[in-house]
Amino acid sequence: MKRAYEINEIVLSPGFSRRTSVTEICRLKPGLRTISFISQALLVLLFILSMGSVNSRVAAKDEVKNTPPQISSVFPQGARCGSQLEVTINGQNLSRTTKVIFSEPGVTARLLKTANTNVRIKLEVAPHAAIGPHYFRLVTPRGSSNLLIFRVGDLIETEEAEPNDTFEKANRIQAPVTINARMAVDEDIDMYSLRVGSGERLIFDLLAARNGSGGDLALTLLDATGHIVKHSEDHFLWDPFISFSFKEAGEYFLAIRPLDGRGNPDFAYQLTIRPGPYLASIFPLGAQQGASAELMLHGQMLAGAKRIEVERGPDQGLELKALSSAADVASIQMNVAKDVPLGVYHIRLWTPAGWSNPVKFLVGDLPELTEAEPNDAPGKLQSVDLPAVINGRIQRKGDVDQFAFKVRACEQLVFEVKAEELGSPLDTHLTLYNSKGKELASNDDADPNNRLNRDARLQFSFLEAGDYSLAIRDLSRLGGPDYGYRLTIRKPVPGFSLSFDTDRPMVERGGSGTLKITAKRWEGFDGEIELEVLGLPEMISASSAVIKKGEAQASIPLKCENGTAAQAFPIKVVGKATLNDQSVRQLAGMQVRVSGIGPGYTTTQVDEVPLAITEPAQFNLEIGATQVPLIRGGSAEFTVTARRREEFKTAIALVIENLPAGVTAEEVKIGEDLNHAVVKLKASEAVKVGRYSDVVIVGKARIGEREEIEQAPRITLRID
Ligand SMILES: [Ca+2]
Ligand SMILES: [Ca+2]
Ligand SMILES: [Ca+2]
Ligand SMILES: [Ca+2]
Repeated sequence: MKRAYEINEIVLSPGFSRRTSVTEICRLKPGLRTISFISQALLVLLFILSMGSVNSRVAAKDEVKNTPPQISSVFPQGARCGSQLEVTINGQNLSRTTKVIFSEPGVTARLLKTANTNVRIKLEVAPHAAIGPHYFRLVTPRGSSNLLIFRVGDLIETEEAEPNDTFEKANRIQAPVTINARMAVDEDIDMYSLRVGSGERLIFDLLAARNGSGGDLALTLLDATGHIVKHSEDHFLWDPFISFSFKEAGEYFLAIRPLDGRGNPDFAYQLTIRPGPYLASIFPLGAQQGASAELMLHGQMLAGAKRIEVERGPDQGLELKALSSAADVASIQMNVAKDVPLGVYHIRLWTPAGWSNPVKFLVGDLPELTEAEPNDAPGKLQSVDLPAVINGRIQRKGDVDQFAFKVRACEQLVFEVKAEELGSPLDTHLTLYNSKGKELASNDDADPNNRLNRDARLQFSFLEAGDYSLAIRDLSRLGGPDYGYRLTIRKPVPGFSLSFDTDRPMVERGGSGTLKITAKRWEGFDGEIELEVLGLPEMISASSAVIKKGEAQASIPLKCENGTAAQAFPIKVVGKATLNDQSVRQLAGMQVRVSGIGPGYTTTQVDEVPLAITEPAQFNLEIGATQVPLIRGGSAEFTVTARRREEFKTAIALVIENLPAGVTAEEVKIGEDLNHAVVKLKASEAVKVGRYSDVVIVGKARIGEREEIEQAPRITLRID
């Protein structure tokens, strides 16, 4: 599948004087991003429409819903290992946050202060915390939140100092460094200046979407006179990346801005600037258990490679040694033990300039071979014995790799590619031919709905014995040294995988809930799958559940005792089935989208989810408007409606969070057993014109010792 974002990197023509404002520079991008701009506009529209529909829906009188917390950003987005810091998490419905859960060890959190739209926490990052993303969520009595990323780094980290929107106000920085910053307001531009020596080479890696931020940002490198040296956007789908060798010593500037000019306090980013090393690819992308292989690492600034390490997971069994290294290539020797667990490993390399980013490497159990070029032309096809894993590369534009093999009558084969899943830029496409060159089948994407994985897969039943061939290429005929793939050709192996329908399951205190599990069956398995929940606390009981023969789903009924406190427990679900007379166990998993608001996102695979015990909400709030226009010196009114539980009569005090300076609201209460109140906002003459998108109305009601807090959908204030 072609991505909507096809534009990789735009180099602008030089010729801007230092007086040219960066806003102008970034706007001068002819023909740029038409598609993504429209899709963003659509997203915004859909967002507004969906908010409207929530508000206009007429709810049954008793339909009071639990709204779980939603987190939209953390700032700063990361820290160096061994540090302690305070961070702010923004979101909705965060009042009464009881806990911050990190999925991996290494980062511990302590709650400092909670409001409805933000939570302040103190983090402690262990000196040996794994470098890379650490996923976390919040828990409140209304459930657990979505996942976000806190990234542990190995460089010194700093924070931007606003205002930094002009050349004169640029924040002075020194590489290597990781800068934490935000595109907090519309038209925000963040500028940094740094001195470089002649011949120095630096990597500028901007992490926004890959950090789960919704921001879609552009990065421009300029020289001291304001000429654009390099411009990047959408290198890693949404995130920019620049690698540059400076011929001339001097002062240079970096300018960062959102592509559509729209800022948001949630659009946080990290900009890492370092003199390498940077890994672009590894080849081959995997090896068989028990094999020894020489691997080539491609990238930048790899000279002086000393240590190679397997990140996280057990590295016993993967023995790695650096053999040689030059500027853009390093070779390593890998010995894979026979009993090393199958699956994906992350490999990083160390040079005196620091650690590289990790690349993925897969350990498999089938015999492996490497493609031998030329294998494009008729008569030059590479013959392979089956089953096989072929490690190949689409090493230049237009390269097609073709493999010939023999098939028995009535044989079934699976042709499966792993490329993008392992970090390759390749968008694989497979075509199957008979001996006369007639096309029998083709596939572009195994899962056309997965935007982040465009790997191809084919399964075919051969009626006639004979010679056949398979061609693999890039869908858009692109290629290069980093375009590696692993193509597996094998017999079907019946199997299944299980998935959760949510990574935020809940059960009401004293009530019931369900865990819905979906099975994906393949290659001939249609047997029964028995489900079991692991890690359940005493107060929650689960009934047994079975995904019946041939069926795809089952729900596990849960029951929670009364009188227990609202909290969350990490659980797993295991499915047991019999395959070829052997008992097989599979954990349920889920590909979780990690994102605040906005178009950018990343994903992560989880097999453990927090099961939350929730407390029922007593009321919900709704507002008659999603957009509230206000003119300076003027006022605006809107109605807030409460939906109450039958027995809930208490008065609800309305509090407004995040009003811009100069805008005030009168104290309002929805009276005892009443359902409406009118909120009136007043703007002074001095209020700053603009769009304020995070204003929220919070209702508070005291019931004995407990304070009930509920939030209305947030509104956008437009001040003219
Ligand atoms: Ca900023
Ligand atoms: Ca700024
Ligand atoms: Ca090739
Ligand atoms: Ca594809």
